[in-house]
Amino acid sequence: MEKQVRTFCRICEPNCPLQANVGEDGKTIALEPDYDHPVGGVACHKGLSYTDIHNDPDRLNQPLRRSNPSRNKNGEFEPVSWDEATRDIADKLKKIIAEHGPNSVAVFTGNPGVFNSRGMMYNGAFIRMLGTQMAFSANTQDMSNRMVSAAAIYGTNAVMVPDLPNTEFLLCMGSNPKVSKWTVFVTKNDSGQSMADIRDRGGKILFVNPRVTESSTSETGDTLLIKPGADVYFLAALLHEIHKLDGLDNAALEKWGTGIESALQFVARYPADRVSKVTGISPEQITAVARDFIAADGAGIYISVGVNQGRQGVLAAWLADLIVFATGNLGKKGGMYKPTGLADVHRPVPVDKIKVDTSIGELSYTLPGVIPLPAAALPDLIEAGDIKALISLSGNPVMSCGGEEKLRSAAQKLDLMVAVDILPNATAAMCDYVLPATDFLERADINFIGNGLQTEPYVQYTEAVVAPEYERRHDYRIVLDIAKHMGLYPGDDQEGWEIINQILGMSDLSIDKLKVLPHQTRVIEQTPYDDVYDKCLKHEDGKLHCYPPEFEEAGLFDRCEAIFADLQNEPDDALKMISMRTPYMHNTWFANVKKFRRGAQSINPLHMSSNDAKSRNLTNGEIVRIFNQYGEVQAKLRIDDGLRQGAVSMSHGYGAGRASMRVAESNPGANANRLAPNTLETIEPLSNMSWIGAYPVKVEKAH
Ligand SMILES: Nc1nc2c(c(=O)[nH]1)N[C@H]1C(S)=C(S)[C@@H](COP(=O)(O)OP(=O)(O)OC[C@H]3O[C@@H](n4cnc5c(=O)[nH]c(N)nc54)[C@H](O)[C@@H]3O)O[C@H]1N2
Ligand SMILES: Nc1nc2c(c(=O)[nH]1)N[C@H]1C(S)=C(S)[C@@H](COP(=O)(O)OP(=O)(O)OC[C@H]3O[C@@H](n4cnc5c(=O)[nH]c(N)nc54)[C@H](O)[C@@H]3O)O[C@H]1N2
Ligand code: SF4
Ligand SMILES: [Mo]
Repeated sequence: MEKQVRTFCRICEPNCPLQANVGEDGKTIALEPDYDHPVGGVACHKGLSYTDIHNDPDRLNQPLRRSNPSRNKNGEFEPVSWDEATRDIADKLKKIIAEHGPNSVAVFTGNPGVFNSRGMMYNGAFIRMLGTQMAFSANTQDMSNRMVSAAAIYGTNAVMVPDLPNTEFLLCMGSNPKVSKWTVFVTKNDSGQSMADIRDRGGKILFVNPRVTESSTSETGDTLLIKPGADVYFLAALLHEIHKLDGLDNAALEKWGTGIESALQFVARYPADRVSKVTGISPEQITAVARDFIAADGAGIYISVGVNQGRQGVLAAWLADLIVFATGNLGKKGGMYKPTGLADVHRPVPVDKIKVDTSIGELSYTLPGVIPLPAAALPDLIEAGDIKALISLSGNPVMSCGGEEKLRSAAQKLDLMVAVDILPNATAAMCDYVLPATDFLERADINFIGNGLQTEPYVQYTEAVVAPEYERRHDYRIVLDIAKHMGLYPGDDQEGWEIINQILGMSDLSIDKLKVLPHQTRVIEQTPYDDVYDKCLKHEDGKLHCYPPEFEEAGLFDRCEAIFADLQNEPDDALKMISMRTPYMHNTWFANVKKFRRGAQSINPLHMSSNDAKSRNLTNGEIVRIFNQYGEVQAKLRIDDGLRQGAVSMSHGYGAGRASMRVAESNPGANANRLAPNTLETIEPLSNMSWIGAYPVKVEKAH
């Protein structure tokens, strides 16, 4: 063995510590969990199999330029030098901006970009240097509602996390943490043990989900089988019930809050008996949850993508946080809190929306750099001619956003399309230039994504396990070089650490200081939980806004009632498509990992309850047609009685049409996002969230 490197995984939130064993050839890598890490967490099979991605024969190795003109056909590419690619892209961008202004250049940043500390900093800086407001990202398919809601409530975009190790009652809504490993919340991976521990110490975790997932077992907790897209009404009824049961903490409300009366008036519109049909949850069940919540010494509500993607994520996130605060569980042991971060400074965020005039109407965003414009509007903006160039940085918008065909068709009109990726994904296949980035084994990094979200705060540095092979380059360097050629970046941050070192400096740390620590890790002391009020209440009045005026202005409350009426009038046999993650796919980018694409895992079936199948005369294993006004896909039917009636579910990430990824292409499966709503009306106001979960579909036999 040539060397051992203590490093960490950068696929998902836990950032599990790894030990990389590099062979004599300096290239072969074997990964194992780093069991001695001071905080720990045991890497899962995806992290340990990352070498399959690192060594993927389809990896991007050199800059590529398209040689066939039509974006609609499979891309044919020829290798070019970095210098030529960088200059040509920079010149084209300059020309486009000179002719049409900075907003004619759109940048889409994908999820893996945030697991890349220097990449994240400089992707953001690149957008600012371009001067464009046309910033789009995976955030609007993920959790922008939670940030917008936090900003409105606290005055800073502080997403609170559950005190999992101490909680007595946790409502876990729209998440399957055993598979997903949590999100916007960082806790060490223990394969679900921390959830089982809650029950062992006499507490309770209750999942609220249209499906009994892998997370909900006799060791962990039960599932309240909610109807898809109804969480906001469940939460409103829950707060109303808690109020009726005299469960509010009036001292906390008086000391820190403002506007609780209006909030209580709002939830009074949704008493348990009124919401019961729409939510599928009986008034007795809601009362029982209210009682458990009040009785617990430390209770929390964690909401995740299943709720966020269902078109009312802002109000759901607000009600979840409000219930926690109003019952005295914010900043309390076992409740919700804001973990200590590297730079433990929470800045006030502007209340006013930033407006962007476009040919398809006025768009807006609230938190520059965090809340982007709606990705669902991207195809329309390209069609209308507002956007002339699209740059995808570690993203795959063609697959990960609603409406694959709409974006594909609009993209024909672009003057320039560029992707920076490690793999030739479906988006890259449409580009003029495809630029090869380093993977996480090829780059030095810190675990910045966890900052301020970790149950056990720590910061870790890793060197690159191996030097980048072929002509792969760091993401940060790729965008900085383009900016330099455009004359936009006068700086000289060769190593890309400048911004990170500034942040580390706030905790008296630096990359150099981290390098010499055991496991290159510094554990950060958690400050008292109740400092959340001092740290995070950043509105001018210093109060926690229980009834944010911006929600009313954005029409969210009226919209809530209108959607309620629609749901009430739905036919009994209505079906809703909901999200699902499996241990064998990671968003769109594990589609080419051969060993995860075998047997039952080789494609993504449509999961359906046996009652729904029976009433449609469908049988397990047959091919069905799933359709709605937005599109159509075919998939194999899998009977899944974990699902409640009325909900069908399919994993996204499959259906990699026209990518140059051979395993993925040989048996693609179906892209569920072809069915997702993708018109301007379907975007959630304020958060710009796409409606990519809990939307209506129909299912019938494929002919
Ligand atoms: N139907 C449905 N759609 C969904 C979701 C859902 O639940 N259901 N979930 C949504 C969510 S939560 C998310 S976050 C989005 C994700 O959406 P995207 O971010 O658009 O897609 P990903 O598949 O995460 O990754 C994009 C690309 O990043 C590349 N990549 C990986 N590592 C690196 C790197 O180090 N550098 C570079 N340059 N590229 C890299 C991968 O090869 C991949 O091609 O999908 C959303 N879409
Ligand atoms: N293996 C694996 N792990 C991943 C990822 C992956 O693709 N694969 N992606 C990573 C990313 S980017 C993210 S953001 C996280 C996401 O992590 P999670 O938020 O845990 O996402 P999911 O596992 O998709 O779980 C969403 C759950 O919401 C439920 N659901 C759907 N609709 C509704 C609804 O209307 N109401 C309620 N209450 N529940 C609903 C679904 O049944 C599902 O169980 O996972 C991360 N980890
Ligand atoms: S849980 Fe996430 S971070 Fe940990 S090894 Fe698995 S994929 Fe990597
Ligand atoms: Mo995500």
